[in-house]
Amino acid sequence: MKRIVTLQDISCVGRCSITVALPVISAMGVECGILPTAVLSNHTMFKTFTCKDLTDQIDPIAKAWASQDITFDGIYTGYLASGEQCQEVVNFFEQFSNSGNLTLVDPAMADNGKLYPAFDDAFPAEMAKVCAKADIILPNITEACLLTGTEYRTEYDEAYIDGLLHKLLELGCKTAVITGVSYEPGKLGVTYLDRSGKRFSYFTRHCPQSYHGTGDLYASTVLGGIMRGLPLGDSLALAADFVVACIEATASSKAARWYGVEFESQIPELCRMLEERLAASERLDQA
Ligand code: PXL
Repeated sequence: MKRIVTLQDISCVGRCSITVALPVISAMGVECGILPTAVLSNHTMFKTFTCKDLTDQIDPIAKAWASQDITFDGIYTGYLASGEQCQEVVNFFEQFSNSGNLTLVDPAMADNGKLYPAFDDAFPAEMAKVCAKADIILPNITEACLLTGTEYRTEYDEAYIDGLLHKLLELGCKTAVITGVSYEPGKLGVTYLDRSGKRFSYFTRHCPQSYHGTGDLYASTVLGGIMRGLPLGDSLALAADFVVACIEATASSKAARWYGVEFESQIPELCRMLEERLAASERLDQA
């Protein structure tokens, strides 16, 4: 079984970061280690929150792992609590990433044109240094703009997204994915470009509701799919289908705006969709 480690916060309530990554990645048949980077009472979109920063724990934990030759097939980062913490995460990559494993960075810091409340304007430049070390990065459009110093637009065309993808690759990552892309009403999707020029896009139905934590759900599912051996495009598509299923299962719940989507009820569906895609990709390999 593949083993990954995810570096992000524990928001004790509110279905995001580690409370999403652990159950989803485990259900997908991948061992999920955690390195909690902060403990919050709840995520920062609630009216109030507490936050105990654990930046000073990253290095001692990394040293304990290194001294016991603990290794990971994947390293996955999400919400990071401060610019200083970003530097510690870069150091962690330098110790634990190698040509045989995968680093996936979800630069969870902004949405709808705005940085999350806990961050200042200097933060995106620190997150860009984490992205520079990644095999795959998964920003939404707002995050892609902040990482590359591009003006955020709500109306755009394929050339604008293509420009963002190229600028993201210039940060140093190997593959840039942009989530939450829409070129026509009713359709929302994801698109990627890698350094060899390979491209892929996948679109689903655009759910009008917007819920907290769906980006974390998306990134966790993408990582799980890749670790199980699915090609990146299939993993991105599987994750999109799963998030849509979760949103549809939650659509009538007002609480979901803060508490996140009820992904728990969709875990069996995720496992079914994963097995279906694995079988299809094995059939392709054999053909
Ligand atoms: O879902 C991203 C996320 C993770 N962790 C914390 C957050 C957020 C988004 O606001 O506040 C603490």
